[in-house]
Amino acid sequence: MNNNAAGISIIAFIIAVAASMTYYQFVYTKEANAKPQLPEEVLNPLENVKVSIMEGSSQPSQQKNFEPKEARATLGINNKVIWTNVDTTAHSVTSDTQYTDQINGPFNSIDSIGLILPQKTFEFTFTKDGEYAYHCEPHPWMTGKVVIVKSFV
Ligand SMILES: [Cu+2]
Repeated sequence: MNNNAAGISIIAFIIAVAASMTYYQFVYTKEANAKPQLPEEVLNPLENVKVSIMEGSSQPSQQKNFEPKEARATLGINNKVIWTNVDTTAHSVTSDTQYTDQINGPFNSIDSIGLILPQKTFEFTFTKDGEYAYHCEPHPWMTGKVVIVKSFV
């Protein structure tokens, strides 16, 4: 191999490396990090499910805190859950498993609005079917569950 041919092959090699790095950086990682494409009715369901945080929930003796204790919803129909704090104390809605939704991030009111103050609401849209157990951070005896099922329509 003469000097010229060696030079050309080195340049060709550098170009190939640069091209593959550019591809990796701009095409591959973009696709790998892209959020999943979901139907509009899953992202923004028309209906919702309501859960009340009952008066007296900060007392362990109050058996009814998150009401209903198990909230069921259907993906694409009403997979948005709205908690309303009708108590006089602030509460949280915090995932037992640090669940993070693929679109809407951590299932934890503390991460978005902090504690849910009296008369305030917290809403969370679940974009995947599953069972999501949660509790109140200041009052860990307060527990509840959201069950999201697939739509069979
Ligand atoms: Cu609480």
